[in-house]
Amino acid sequence: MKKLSLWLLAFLPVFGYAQKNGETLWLNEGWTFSQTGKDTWYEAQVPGSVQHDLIRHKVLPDPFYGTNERLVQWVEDENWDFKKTFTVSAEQLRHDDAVIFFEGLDTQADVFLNGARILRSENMFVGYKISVKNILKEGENSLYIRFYSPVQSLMPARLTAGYDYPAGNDHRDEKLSIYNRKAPYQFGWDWGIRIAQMGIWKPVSLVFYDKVRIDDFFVKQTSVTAQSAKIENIVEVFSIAEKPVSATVTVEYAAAGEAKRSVSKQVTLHRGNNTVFLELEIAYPKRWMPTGWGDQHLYDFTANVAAENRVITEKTEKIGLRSVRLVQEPDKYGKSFYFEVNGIPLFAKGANYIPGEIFTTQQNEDYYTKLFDNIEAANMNFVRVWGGGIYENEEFYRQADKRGILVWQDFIFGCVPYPSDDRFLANVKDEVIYNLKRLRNRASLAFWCGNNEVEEGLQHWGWDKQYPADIYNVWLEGYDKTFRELIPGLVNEFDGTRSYIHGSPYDSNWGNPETFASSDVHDWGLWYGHLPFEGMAGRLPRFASEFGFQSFPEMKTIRSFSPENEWSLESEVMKVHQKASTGNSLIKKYMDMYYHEPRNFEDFVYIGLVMQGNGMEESVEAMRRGRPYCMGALYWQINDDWPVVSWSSIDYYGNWKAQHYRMRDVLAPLALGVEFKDNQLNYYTLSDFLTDRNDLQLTVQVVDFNKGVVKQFKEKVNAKANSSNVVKTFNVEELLSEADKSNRMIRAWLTDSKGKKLSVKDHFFYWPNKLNLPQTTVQTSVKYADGKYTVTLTSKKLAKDVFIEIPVMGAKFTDNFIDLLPGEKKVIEITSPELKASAKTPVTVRHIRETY
Ligand code: NHV
Repeated sequence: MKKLSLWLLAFLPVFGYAQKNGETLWLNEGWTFSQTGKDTWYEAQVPGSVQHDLIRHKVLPDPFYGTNERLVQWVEDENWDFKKTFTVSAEQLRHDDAVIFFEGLDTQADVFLNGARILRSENMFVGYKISVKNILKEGENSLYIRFYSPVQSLMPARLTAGYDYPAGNDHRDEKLSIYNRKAPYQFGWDWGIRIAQMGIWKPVSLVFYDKVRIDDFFVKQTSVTAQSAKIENIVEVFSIAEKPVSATVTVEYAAAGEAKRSVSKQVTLHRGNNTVFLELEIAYPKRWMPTGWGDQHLYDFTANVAAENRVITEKTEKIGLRSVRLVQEPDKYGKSFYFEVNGIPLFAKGANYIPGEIFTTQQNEDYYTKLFDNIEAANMNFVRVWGGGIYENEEFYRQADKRGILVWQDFIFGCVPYPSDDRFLANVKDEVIYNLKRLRNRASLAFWCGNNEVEEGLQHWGWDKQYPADIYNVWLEGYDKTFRELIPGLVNEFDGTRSYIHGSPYDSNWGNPETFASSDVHDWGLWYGHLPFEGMAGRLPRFASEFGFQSFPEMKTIRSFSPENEWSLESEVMKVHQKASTGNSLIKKYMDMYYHEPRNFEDFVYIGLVMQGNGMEESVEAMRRGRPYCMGALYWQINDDWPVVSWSSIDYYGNWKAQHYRMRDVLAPLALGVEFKDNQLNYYTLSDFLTDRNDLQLTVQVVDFNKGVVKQFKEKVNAKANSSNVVKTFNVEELLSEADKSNRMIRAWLTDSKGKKLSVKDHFFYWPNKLNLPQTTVQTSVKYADGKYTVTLTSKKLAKDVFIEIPVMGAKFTDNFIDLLPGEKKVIEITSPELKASAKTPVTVRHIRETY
């Protein structure tokens, strides 16, 4: 298991106002917990979970190792108690009010303070604030939380429903996950370990204050253009004072380095909730731009409340001023689906993100920094927070804001119908409002999506045949109530600036490509539909919000959870780490299509990585070439939440799979693309830049696998701004004969006027099983330094997909899984703080011809 880092204060308190007339007492320390009915109390980490703590205390084994997942399952059937005491002073009690704030409890829980039940929690996605002044006492106070088993507490729901929901990803016979407003993926997924947790998963604090507090500050961007940003500030002020308070509410704002400006309003604050509106306009705003298009300007907006000439309380938000719109307009093909940012159409390049840890609370600032480093390094500008996980932590969006990465935000529902009774929907309503308010100030947040694949399931997964009509019809009605009425109504009311679609995919189904012309698509024709990689180019969607291909993680990750005698596809350990029922057979099927049979398991793992990387590159490139018809490629999925076989491009330990390198190449802001069609090679410039480039040179070489370069062409080309265009076409007969397609490849690259290589594109006419790959040995030499190994590689003949391995988790490579052409020399740097010059940690290489 990954070393469990101590939880850092990465999550700034959402309450987050500087209460000048009070103080905040953090209540994260000093908790203990015990199984209900037992009297063994363990120290608890808060934020955390029972299972995470039991592993820390070695009561449970490392769940990632071997088949240990099974050994941790009993915990979910038990109830668990948490308790702590804390001291409150007489002085603190003299404040007008005290509010305890649970930012997140997972999930079903009763909370008691000094003998009073102050909360019944039913939703892990809602933060609860409770006024407790009249319960607190001077001296020692006592908190006690009973967490109820997320399965047993809801078993009666299932028993009274009389059937199980079609929740295939919920890895227990009794499907209870849908009754919880709790992260679906904790119940298992087709890449996910099941650990249905209980615990205090976000911080707890107690805030003392006098008179008033600011509960929320929304900087609503009603319109933003280059000339003007029109803003409505909405400040929610809660007053505890018996009598009306005469106050001034002020909003100050400034971009970095600018003098502050402000608007103010005199108000009378009444006891309870008060909403204050302040409008302002900024001429020629410094706009926030997506990465690659300009700077990510962030303004500081501070709202404060002053009375009797003194600021009582204030709240600051970092605001990027921009316009983002999902454009869905009829056109000659059907209906468009693209994002327009600051008035400019944007080709969305990115991936789907799943929660990066099964133990969510282990994701600290360092975690998100690394995640977004990897997102940036792969030249992405978009990431989808997928509906089977969680509404992400503050730090996720802070990073996205800072780096100019747009976020597609699902509401957390996925792949199954949900109950829609009044109480369930009231719970959903609280959650939606809470998260809209929590996230709506984020520049990066591009739009809201109701759910992942719920409607797709209702329409296409056969539930209408598996369930009686009365049940199925309630699901259909429930879908409309939840995703076509309730949630969009709330999005409109509490955001009012962003687009919403009721679900993803929106109006299409991968089994029916004729539906692709009008919405986003989850195109699982590749993989589930057994389509070859080449097939994806012939069925482009308007926007691909999912498509993907599995691979095993590399051997060093497999070694972390599996002893050598379990290294086979059907071993017990490997089966626990492959959650997709058809996963292994599909990998094998594709490998049979494209490769010679590998000699052994390790080669199988290696070839699988290369196949995923090269195949996905082909699909993504076709989508990018296909703009403006196709305007987005978000592949499934960037990350893992434990070491597992999956569709990810980076494994759990941070090792880039071949796919992540290939995504980096194909998503470069200015990339070279090539399409092989009708025995022609069409070279494209694929540009996300906002200005034309006319200074480019295209070099194309025909390279014999044994002899090296046999022909070369040079051509001046341009790259038109924010578009994809053919810049050069070759008839393949001019380049090589039919027979030589198995012996020769085409290497092409773009250089700028200074001779700098911008993008390299290798084209092979076949996959490896139809190529005459030569036997060759890759010569390596390594220069060892602390933190950095420099590896020089050469080969006399073509070595395809050369994989450089080092047994250090998460080491960074400047490149990997590369084609080494005859006589070519490649220098690769490997960096990691764990690398020591003196250790001379072995660096090994393998290439495709060595696997058969
Ligand atoms: O299976 C991979 C991923 C999932 O992890 C995740 O839920 O939303 N996947 C596959 C699909 N959607 C998603 C497509 N679903 C189907 C494919 C084939 C038959 C039925 C459903 C993600």
